[in-house]
Amino acid sequence: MTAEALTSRTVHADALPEDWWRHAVVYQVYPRSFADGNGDGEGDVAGVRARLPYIASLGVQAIWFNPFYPSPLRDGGYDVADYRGVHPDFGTLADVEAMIAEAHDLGIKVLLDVVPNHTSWDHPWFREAMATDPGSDAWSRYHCVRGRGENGSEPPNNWRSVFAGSAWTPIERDGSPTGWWYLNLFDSSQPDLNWEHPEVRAEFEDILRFWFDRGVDGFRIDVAHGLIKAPGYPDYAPEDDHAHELLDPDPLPHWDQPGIHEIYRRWRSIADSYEPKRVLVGEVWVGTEERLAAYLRPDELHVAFNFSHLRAPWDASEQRRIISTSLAANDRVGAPTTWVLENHDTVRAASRYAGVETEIDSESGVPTHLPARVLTQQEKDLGLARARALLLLTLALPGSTYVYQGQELGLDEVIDLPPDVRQDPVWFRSSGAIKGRDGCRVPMPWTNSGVTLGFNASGRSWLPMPAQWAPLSVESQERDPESTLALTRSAVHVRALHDALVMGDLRWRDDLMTAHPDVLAFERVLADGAPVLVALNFGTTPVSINATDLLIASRAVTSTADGWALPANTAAWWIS
Ligand code: ISL
Repeated sequence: MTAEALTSRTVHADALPEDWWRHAVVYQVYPRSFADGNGDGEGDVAGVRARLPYIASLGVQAIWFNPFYPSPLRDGGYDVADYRGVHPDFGTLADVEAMIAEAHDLGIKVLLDVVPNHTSWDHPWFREAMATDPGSDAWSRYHCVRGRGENGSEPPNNWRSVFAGSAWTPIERDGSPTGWWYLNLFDSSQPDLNWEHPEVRAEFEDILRFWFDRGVDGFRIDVAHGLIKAPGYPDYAPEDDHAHELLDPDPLPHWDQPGIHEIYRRWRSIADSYEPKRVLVGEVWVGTEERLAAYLRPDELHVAFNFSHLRAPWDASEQRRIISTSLAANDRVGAPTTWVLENHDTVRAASRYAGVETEIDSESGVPTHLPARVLTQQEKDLGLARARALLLLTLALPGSTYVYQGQELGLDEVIDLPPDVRQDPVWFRSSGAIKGRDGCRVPMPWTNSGVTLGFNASGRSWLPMPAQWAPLSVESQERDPESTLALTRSAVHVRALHDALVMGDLRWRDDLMTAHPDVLAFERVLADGAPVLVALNFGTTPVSINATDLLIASRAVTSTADGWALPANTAAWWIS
């Protein structure tokens, strides 16, 4: 299907059902890397506005925008200096307002990113604190704590930053240590806010309203599980020294503390006070599906990303276990599950599932999910086949699905970015031991020629673009009916045409999975209408599937005397 053929719908976003978020396909835009309207090498709001018809052509119901606020960009904008503005490199507030209106006219809801766990060190509150003595009122909006040891020369406790190293930064006055430290669970340029302070709570409630009043339909909440810290800042137990890791199964003193839930109850009441009601999407990293579900009780967040599934291995039984546990846990609180294979923090699926050993974080000894070397073409082909199959799987699961820009093109991770262009604070804080996330943030290839492949006309881009991406560009893929772009568009549209795929229950096909242990198979079933059969072959040899009409397949499947041959690393949907 071409872009033009698919942009003809004219339903205004306000006409979507109130619970659109339960089943939505949401497209994630990383503004810095999407499209560059003014040629300065940074993507911008003008670039997004020009490409809104492309996004509409994918058939998605909403866009989530990563932060575009004023920021020194030490962490790609997750270090916010002004929550109510727009970074001049990205545009103006008027540009964003126009973009929201244009998206709505195309029937697309708009979600922004709110970053409540920390500000930038350029935020006026932090600057005010730095101009006063530690322990002052201004410091009480952050976590400013006396150090241990003689003269407070040691950090207050053993907490580690998610981005490597201690989670504490010494506070200096006139170039001398004060013996006080501030907490930064991420980069030193991202001081953690103290959510026990009433001004912090009031400020964020006001920020939500500021954007809701401008038509924003909801927020993705950054590090939503991190806002409350255990009183007294207790050390981790020694065995939890890997505790900066996300998805830790143990409760930790700086993640997932009980006091967090009252914050979201309050936010939910604000979101519910608007017409149409606004939506809250949590970035919640907790170790079990049950703990995740606690954030999704009816008076808290609407949805939260399922990171257990994002981290799932290429293995049919593990995939089944995670999908089942997630659906069951969310069902208990009446919440849908939200599937995500890629985002701006995660190694591209086409590289993650290429079957290549991964780098090990030298500090924690944990795999980073980043392939330890550049992939061969054969490995890339395998990774892409698997990424396409998993995309079909997630689009067929009950709930909503997020698609990260470039995922619809099957982009791979750029593993070999030169050290001097890397920007991720993880790279700097680990002294280059961990490459970090720049490789999944390389700008979008739009055309198959030019240094920046249509990202802009100037040929400058904040991260260099691989010339070998030309065949993956939108222009190339628009011409190829077998392309990943064509597959994504068709899958999203076929899903929308089959109520069973949107609203049906999931019924595992135990018969098929017993016969073929490497196959994941289920039906989506409604009270009336034919069920849709979904199968993904995680194995190495083709399997025979008995079904009638093929709806879509992640690559060619062949019909046989008794049904269909589903090749390895392939998924398909059928009317069963
Ligand atoms: O990417 C990670 C580590 O390298 C993740 O652990 C990531 O830090 C975690 O998902 C939290 O992410 C969010 O908050 C961070 C920001 O850097 C990420 O881009 C954002 O998605 C701090 O604001």
